[in-house]
Amino acid sequence: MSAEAKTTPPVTPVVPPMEPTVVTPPAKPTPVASPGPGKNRLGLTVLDYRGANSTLCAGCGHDAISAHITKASFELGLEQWNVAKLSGIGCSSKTPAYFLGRAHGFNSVHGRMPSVATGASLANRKLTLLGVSGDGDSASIGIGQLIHMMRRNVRMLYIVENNGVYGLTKGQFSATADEGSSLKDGRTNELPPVDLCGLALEMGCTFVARSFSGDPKQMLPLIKAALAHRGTAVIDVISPCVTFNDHEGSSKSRKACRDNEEPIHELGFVPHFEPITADYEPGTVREVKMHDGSTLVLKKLDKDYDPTDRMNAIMTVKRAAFDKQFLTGLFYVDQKAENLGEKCSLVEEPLARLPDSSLRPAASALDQLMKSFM
Ligand SMILES: Cc1ncc(C[n+]2csc(CCOP(=O)(O)OP(=O)(O)O)c2C)c(N)n1
Ligand code: SF4
Ligand SMILES: [Mg+2]
Repeated sequence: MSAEAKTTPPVTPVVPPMEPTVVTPPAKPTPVASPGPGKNRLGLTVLDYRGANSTLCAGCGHDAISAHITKASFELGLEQWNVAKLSGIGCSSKTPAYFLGRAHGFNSVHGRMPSVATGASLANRKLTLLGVSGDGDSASIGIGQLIHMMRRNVRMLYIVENNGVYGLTKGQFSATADEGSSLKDGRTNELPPVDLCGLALEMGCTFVARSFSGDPKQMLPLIKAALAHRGTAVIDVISPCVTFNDHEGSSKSRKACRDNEEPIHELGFVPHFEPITADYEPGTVREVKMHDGSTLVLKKLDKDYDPTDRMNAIMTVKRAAFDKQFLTGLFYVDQKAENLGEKCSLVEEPLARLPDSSLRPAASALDQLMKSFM
């Protein structure tokens, strides 16, 4: 032991006793009977659902997606205090700062958002979880996490802003880049792509859709339905990177998406708090009743598509990939599958709000539990 150590008395830090923290949930906003023009059922305007100003490149597809999320949340009358925005790392993962400025937010480590979301969904089953990731974040470093989140059916909306490149690190090919597509400097991608919708369908994901950031007509009902879904909802949104992947030779440029998008149906969404008013010709629409009482309306285009048939969805997505078709729409939805919280028989009440009486069972209750194991 050194001389200094012998003479210096050890310093004991004085730690004040911890005060118990009482978390009081904010009062639930009361729906407004006649909210007035430009206001939603909570009496809020769309501006109330905005976030900070975007720092992305002008024209980036990711900004369009933020605008769709903002609008869909406003129209649904989402209570932001009950929403948690989650992301990984990338230009896409920066975007939760640009919408729902009054919601909770967690910007996780690269590719690690699914495990943070899984924990949050178990700790608080009442939270609306809205994850935004990129194709690099989801299909490379985070692919293992993504797979397990989907097979566990964690209740959340997971949007992949898919531009085929690592935008934030200056435009390298990502794992979703199509074989044969080229970078601006002429280099060609020789590897087969990861098809995120195909992967999601294989992994048992219970809501699988593909869309294009420049298609608000399709994006809005999809986002609303995904938020009403009671399990994992994955929307793979092709979102052009105007700086690194918007040239001829890219299959994810704005022009390629606009020219080639082929929707499998037209989508409409009627939230549970609104009556269904449209009158459709018999046989022209298919309705999907969501768990919360909302209705997703799928209007037939050239042929009928059944989004409740997983095998057909797998075949459709694989065929489209083989034919190099940019097919969009809701490929699959299952409203019956239990989510992770339900499978674990977790209490509905957020764990942080459980009272001592529930957290500290009496000795007799523990005795009874022990006897049940004998
Ligand atoms: C552990 C780790 N590895 C690598 C990086 C570098 N990195 C930052 S963002 C990124 C890729 C982002 O691509 P994507 O998810 O497609 O987002 P985009 O920027 O295209 O929206 C990489 C590799 C990092 N931040 N952390
Ligand atoms: S680099 Fe690409 S992905 Fe990133 S903000 Fe600019 S356009 Fe968007
Ligand atoms: Mg990307």
